[in-house]
Amino acid sequence: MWISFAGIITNYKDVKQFLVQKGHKFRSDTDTEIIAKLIKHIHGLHPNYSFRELVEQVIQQLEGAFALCFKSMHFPGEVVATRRGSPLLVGIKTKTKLATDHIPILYSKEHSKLKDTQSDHRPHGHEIPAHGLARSQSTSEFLPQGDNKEVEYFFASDASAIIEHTDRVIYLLDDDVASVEKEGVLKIHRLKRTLEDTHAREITTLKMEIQQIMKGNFSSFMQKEIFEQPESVVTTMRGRINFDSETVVLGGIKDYIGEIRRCRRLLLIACGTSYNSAIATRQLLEELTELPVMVDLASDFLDRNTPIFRDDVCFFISQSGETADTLMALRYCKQRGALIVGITNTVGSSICRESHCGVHINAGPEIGVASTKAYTSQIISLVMFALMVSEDRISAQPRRSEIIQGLRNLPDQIKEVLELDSKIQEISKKVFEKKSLLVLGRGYNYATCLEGALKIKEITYMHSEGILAGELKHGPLALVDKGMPIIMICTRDNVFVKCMNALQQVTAREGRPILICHKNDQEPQKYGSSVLEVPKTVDCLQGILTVIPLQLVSYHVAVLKGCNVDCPRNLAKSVTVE
Ligand code: UD2
Ligand code: MG
Repeated sequence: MWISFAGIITNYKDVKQFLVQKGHKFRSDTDTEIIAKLIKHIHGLHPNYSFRELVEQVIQQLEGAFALCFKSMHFPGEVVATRRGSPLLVGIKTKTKLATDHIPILYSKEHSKLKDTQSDHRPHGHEIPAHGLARSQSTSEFLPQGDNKEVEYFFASDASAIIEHTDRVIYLLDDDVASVEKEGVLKIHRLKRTLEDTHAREITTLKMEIQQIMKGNFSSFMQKEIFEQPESVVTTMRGRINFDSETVVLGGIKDYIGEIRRCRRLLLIACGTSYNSAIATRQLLEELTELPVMVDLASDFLDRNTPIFRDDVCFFISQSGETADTLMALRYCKQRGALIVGITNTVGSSICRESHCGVHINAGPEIGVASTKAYTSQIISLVMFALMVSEDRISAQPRRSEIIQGLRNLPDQIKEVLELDSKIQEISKKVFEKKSLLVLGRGYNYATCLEGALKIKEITYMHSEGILAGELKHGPLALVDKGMPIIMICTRDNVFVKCMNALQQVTAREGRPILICHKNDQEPQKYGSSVLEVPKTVDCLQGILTVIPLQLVSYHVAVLKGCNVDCPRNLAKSVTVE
């Protein structure tokens, strides 16, 4: 059995328990395996069912959101695909024209449900009985016209994956079951007919270019990726955090957790934005693991010939998994016997392959050169790691619980921050012609200052510096006067009072900062020239909500200055050369 699966099965435990009772043995903890075992089980009960009927039985037992594609040695040359909640489309490639632009839906008779499992909990439409309404229409009219009947099918979640092969696609709806049967005939079945159902699926011709399809309604990939963050953070957490039992399992790390708990120290090594994600999570890692945590820029780490020991655990963070300096630092540490953990976005990348274990951040492809959604997903991955390591510490439970609930609310709060977009565009008009922009903050927001300033430098070519507010009086304060544009982050956390102090030092020198602070927090707001209000979350997650306004500032300033947002001069997406 070969299954391609995207999504999450929420009644995974119940189905697994049922199958274990029936004598099935499991080799992994994956959702995918329960689906494979379930179809095998049903095949055992009903050896005469067609491949498509088996899949129909399987999906009646599954709850959650998924897109599935099945192949089996029992049904050579056949493919069955279905979806619920996750996107799925079928691409059709033929040498000659198709006879029709739609495929009629076939309605299957209801089969009796599996005994011993609970009844079907799926949300229903207005259902009317399928009996008597089922059509026996042939779909062969859909086949290619002319001599060459060759046809190829592509199953994918997104048109961008198949557009290089064909521009003709069928978007499947929830609970459609598409099957490619012998002779290459494609059929689309539904178990039941509902009132609102249209009786056919259109074959759509994609008119857009690849780039356009992928960009959607956005003017650049960077903008699209900034606005994707409510979803990308969810995919990072999907299948890993159980918000009800408040447990976190990173499948790629769980077998190494004992070794990690016994280590001497944690080292986080990275470049650029990935380095900033390490700064963003360092404090929480120290708090929850109770281990010394070192954070290093890969190039500097290599320059220093840093001593590394067998009982060190070294993290290498890289969106592409190919960053040359980070990869060299990895090899240096691996040679010295340390445990190597990768935090990457690209499955199969060099860092992923050469690490002993790791976490895929699952942020989806990031195309804009300036990293945005990968940054927030890297932070979440490292936070999940801290949560997992501290699972056995009773004293840490209230803190863990607070963070897990914070993660649960994050997607909605990110949406709220993104609503600041037009206000940020207005603010950007005031600063885009200036020479320089300082970003001030401290504590958990320090990483946001570094990352915000990096974004601004990268894509607007404006000078920008992220400054730790605690360092202000040791030099940077000399830069401040009424002409110097400053953004200051001041949220209610353990350094709030110190931040207010820095804010007053700035205003005493006639600085008029743009403030990023909590919603309805009057106290800092009276010192700001303008205010960007963000929702409050747990201190260690606040940086995710404060960095997004800065991502948007850099984007709008770049657009106002006429810069190429996706391809800044002198920079490449992954730095793979020395
Ligand atoms: C795995 C599957 C996922 C889904 C899930 C179901 C992959 C890539 N992931 O996700 O699709 O089926 O199980 O539970 O098939 N790794 C490294 N270095 C890195 C990143 C990862 O060595 O930088 C290793 C990691 O230790 C693991 C494997 O790659 O062995 C997959 O990592 P993951 O984070 O995708 O794992 P998981 O369990 O979340
Ligand atoms: Mg590996």
